[in-house]
Amino acid sequence: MAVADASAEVPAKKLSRNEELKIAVPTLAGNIAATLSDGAAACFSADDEQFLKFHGIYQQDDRDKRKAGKQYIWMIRGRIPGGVLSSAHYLVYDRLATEFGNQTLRITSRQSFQFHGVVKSGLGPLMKQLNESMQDTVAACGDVNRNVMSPPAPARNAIHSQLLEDAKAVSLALMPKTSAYHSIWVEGIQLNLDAPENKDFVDPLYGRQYLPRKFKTAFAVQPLNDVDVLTNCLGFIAIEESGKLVGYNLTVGGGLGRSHGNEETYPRVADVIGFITPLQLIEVSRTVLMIHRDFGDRTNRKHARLKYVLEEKGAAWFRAELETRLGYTLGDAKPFTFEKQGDHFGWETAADGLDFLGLYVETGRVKDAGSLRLKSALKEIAEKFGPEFRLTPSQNLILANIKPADRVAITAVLAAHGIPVENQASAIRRASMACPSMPTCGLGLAESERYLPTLMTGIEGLLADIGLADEELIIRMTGCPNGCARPYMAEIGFVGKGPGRYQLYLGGNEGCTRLNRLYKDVVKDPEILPELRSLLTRFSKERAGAERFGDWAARVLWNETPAAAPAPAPAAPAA
Ligand code: SRM
Ligand code: SF4
Repeated sequence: MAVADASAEVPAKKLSRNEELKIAVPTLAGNIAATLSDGAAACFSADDEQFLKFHGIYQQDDRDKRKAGKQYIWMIRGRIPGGVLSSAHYLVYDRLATEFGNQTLRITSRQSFQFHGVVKSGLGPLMKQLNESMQDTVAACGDVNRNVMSPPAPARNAIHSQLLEDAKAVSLALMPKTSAYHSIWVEGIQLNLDAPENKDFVDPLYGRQYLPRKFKTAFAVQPLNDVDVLTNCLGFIAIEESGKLVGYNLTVGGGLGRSHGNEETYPRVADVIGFITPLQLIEVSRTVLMIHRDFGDRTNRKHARLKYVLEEKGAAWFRAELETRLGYTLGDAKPFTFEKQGDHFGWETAADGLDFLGLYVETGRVKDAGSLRLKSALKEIAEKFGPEFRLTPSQNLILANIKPADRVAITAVLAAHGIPVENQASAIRRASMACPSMPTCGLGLAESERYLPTLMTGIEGLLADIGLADEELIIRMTGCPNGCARPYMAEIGFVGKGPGRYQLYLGGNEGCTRLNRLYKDVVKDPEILPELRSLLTRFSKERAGAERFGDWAARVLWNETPAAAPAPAPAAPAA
């Protein structure tokens, strides 16, 4: 059966600048190595900035210091499928952040670590040493498949372990194959762009132009949607029968990024396309990615995500296209439910009898600040006890594989550094997330990571006043509409519009299966608490039983019936 011809449907519009760059330098090497070794060059060219992203690196400048002229710094993001690291690898991250970064590590909303504030002379050594430790940053950014997410909690049973292995396998199968990364960061050599093997390089999966835009993948085990699976381009929901993984429901076309004032951009929850067996996983992942490669919009980067292909062509079309390419029919999706998101905090015992500890990390920032010295505590714990480090999609941390006999000593190390293991934070703080925004993110319009903790103190006071002190609310904040802390799935989402000004979104649900909706287009800092006071007071009076705030908002403000799981796509018409 013939595969649909994407080119026949794409109008002959001008390709975006990034497409021209990829065509011109398909190895993605640019002039990076030459600029890196040129001590006189303060920064990389605008073109190389784009290539650097494919290597997991962003050129930034410290926005707090702009008045004194641009001071270039670099952000580096790891590729850590499922967010799992050994203590030895954690110690490498810790040391490199201390030697070359701003002394902090940032747990990301996709289970990775970011270094911030790396200066140019530190970029080469950091990247070389990270790679020599067998960690890498390949494809952590750029128009490729990004860090693959998988449930962070240690194995409840064999299914969780299998998911992590599958996440790693998909991450590997979707990696670009260019030799530029190794050549620049490990060997320190600038590729000869005119050599035929470089000039004519074509990636076996991505082709010469890679994807039209980023591509994101996650695995989930119901009923816990701790990876926000439906916000991913490609998602796998584990289906188990009698304690065994029989396969995955395949979800496609989720994504959150939007732009202010551009109605053609919007967040979208993925469609449930069908059911696949574990043996079909890699082929299906590669094929979904290739459909994005072939049908995504290469003329407009704001419209280039896979979600727009799904929205415009429909889930039934997608399923038919996928089945045609695969040469077989997908199973029909199995029923599934997501009841909760978020992390577990405190000590618990895993299925294998080993202990694990969930630690709340405020806005994901691992640092030493005053009497709270999380970074030093984690270093000491890694050196003395060697636990596994598991980064969560809610920007928290789990220390795993701990001998029960070490529990007390680890608790004592944390206590000595000001970190409690019980009552770590209020219910709303534990469920909150903020993106980095100022001062590193070049796209930030308002504060986020530096502001949310203060706002949470205000909201805690407010909830206590109203008699809702223990109420859990999922609150997420971002400094711009790109949605990096997934604010559009929150019960209360703040999205930066300008300095001190936020859009207010209400009505996400606990299982993160429902998008919230815009409630107010502009709320200024001083107006946020009064606005929330009036909403929460009304909620406390009108809620039905133990109804959550998000469900109340959807029911009362949006007149929506409680969210069901997204409906599966219909089977493809017979060929
Ligand atoms: Fe993001 C761009 C930070 C998860 C949607 N994101 C950025 C950049 C690189 C800014 C830039 O392009 O110059 C931010 C770097 C800030 C800094 O100083 O560190 C940035 N994104 C982050 C992180 C660190 C936020 C966090 O709080 O942890 C997350 C890194 C994840 C990782 O490890 O790979 C992060 N970004 C997300 C998510 C959430 C997710 O993937 O689950 C989203 C929404 C989901 C989605 O992709 O639709 C997200 N980031 C964006 C977008 C909007 C893309 C779009 O479709 O329009 C941008 C802007 C862009 O790509 O042009 C962006
Ligand atoms: Fe930057 Fe916007 Fe992402 Fe926040 S949401 S990190 S401000 S791109």
